[in-house]
Amino acid sequence: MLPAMSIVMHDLAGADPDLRFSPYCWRTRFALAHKGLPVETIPWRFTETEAIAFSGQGKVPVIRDGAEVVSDSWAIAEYLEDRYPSPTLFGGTGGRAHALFVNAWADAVLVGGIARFIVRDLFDVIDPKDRHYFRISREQRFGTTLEAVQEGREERLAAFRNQLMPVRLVLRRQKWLGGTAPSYADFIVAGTLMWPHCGSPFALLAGDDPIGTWFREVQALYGGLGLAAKCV
Ligand SMILES: N[C@@H](CCC(=O)N[C@@H](CS)C(=O)NCC(=O)O)C(=O)O
Repeated sequence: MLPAMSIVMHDLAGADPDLRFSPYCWRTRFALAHKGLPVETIPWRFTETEAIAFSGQGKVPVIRDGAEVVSDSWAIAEYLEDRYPSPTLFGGTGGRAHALFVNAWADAVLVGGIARFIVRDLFDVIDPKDRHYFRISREQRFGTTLEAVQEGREERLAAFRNQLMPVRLVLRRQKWLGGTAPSYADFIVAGTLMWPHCGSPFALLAGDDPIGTWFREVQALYGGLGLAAKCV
């Protein structure tokens, strides 16, 4: 079943409105594409809190599907699965439970880890009107300057790459994190990797990393949605 109108999604953008790099918004973009749901994305900047006030919170992604408003990428994935069951994102209740673990791992380990490699690069690509807010809020979070957070990244790279070993071990045995077909687990991890891929020139994955091969295959899905993404 298709919605009567396109789903509208507020999607984080840089100074360049075509530059979309949010790890959470990409999870939702892949999920919508997997469901075959048409979407109209609206570029959103960190300081445009008024534009998403109707959702009752201050972060993106936010989707509007007719009268329904849903925020938070995980809540959106569950909403889409329940409202538009086929094709499935999770592959049943067990798959949904396991995807929740992947989501928690990506939020706690991947997002936190990646931020330390790219947060100063992101400052350069976000809209100038967002820069003051971004610097103050992130420096408060990290307890130091953006420059200091990112410093020494070359030396920290090997340890970060080791943290991705669970993904490699799974992909050694099966083509997708979802098994024989892509599932929301793939979109969580690939969506998160779209963040450094689009927002920073820094190469986080080694050229011969099998995760890179799988990542390009996820990007190639749905007419090359991820491959077509604008990157810095
Ligand atoms: N748990 C939320 C996190 C969403 C989130 O943190 N979004 C970021 C953009 S990547 C945001 O809107 N940040 C606003 C801010 O920092 O003020 C989800 O999964 O959607």
